[in-house]
Amino acid sequence: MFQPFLQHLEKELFSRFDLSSRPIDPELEFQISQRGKNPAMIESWCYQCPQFRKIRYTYINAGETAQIFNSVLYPSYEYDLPLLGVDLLAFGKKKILVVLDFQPLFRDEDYLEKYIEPIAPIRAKYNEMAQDLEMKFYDANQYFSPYLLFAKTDAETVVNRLFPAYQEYLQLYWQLLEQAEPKTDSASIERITKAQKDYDQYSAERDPASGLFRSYFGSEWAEEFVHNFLFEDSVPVAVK
Ligand code: BLA
Repeated sequence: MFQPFLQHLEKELFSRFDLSSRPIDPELEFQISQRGKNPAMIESWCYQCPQFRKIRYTYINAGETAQIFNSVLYPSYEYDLPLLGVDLLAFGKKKILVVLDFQPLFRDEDYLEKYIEPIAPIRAKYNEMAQDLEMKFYDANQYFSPYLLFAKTDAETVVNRLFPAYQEYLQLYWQLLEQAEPKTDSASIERITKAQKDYDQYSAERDPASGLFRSYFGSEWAEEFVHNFLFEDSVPVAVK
């Protein structure tokens, strides 16, 4: 269902950036679970290049039961650019949830004007996927932009509307990166570093995927995957 999204991202990345692989623990890189109704496969990829310190994406394929494509692009610490966040989930044909955003590191006016306002014209074209749904796990005012695409939708919309929207969001993201001036002063770099680390901690604590990972692959694997791969700058909290 979301394979074309993965392929498009890969094609873009490989044609635009000088990528090198960031090795993933083989236990975390690929797993198959036989616990569910259908076998569930999870596979992940991770790269870096001068502009991005971490590019990761994960595909979960459990046939009809679940198809998930999840990705985060972390710019290098010299760039205050938002993170690119993608979370596309299909549980059967009926329950499809899609999220796509430039995840802001800061919320001051200049920042939003520079990195978030440019999304407005694209987002306006795809209003049907900007549904203003209530967030149950995350806080919409932290690390989400006002122009995120966030929708409960159907397979036809994924193909005909979400895919072109995704291509346009990516295009704009590359453009903002090209225009961005890498910071050179240590105060800025430290501020960006902290914001990205805080994002990992926040995400690891809120991520509604943990339960899904536990049910397919066990709690130990789930813990490792979240803290050592997805959000590796997070530390587990003792009591949830
Ligand atoms: C929701 N994301 C979800 C849900 C799951 C995942 C299971 C709950 C769906 C439901 O309502 O039943 C799954 N999250 C994953 C998976 C990974 C993950 C499989 O991190 C990792 C492989 N989530 C992100 C990113 C964004 C994001 C990068 O990981 C940003 C675009 C958004 N996911 C996001 C949002 C929701 C969600 C906004 C709805 C949560 C809410 O209601 O608060």
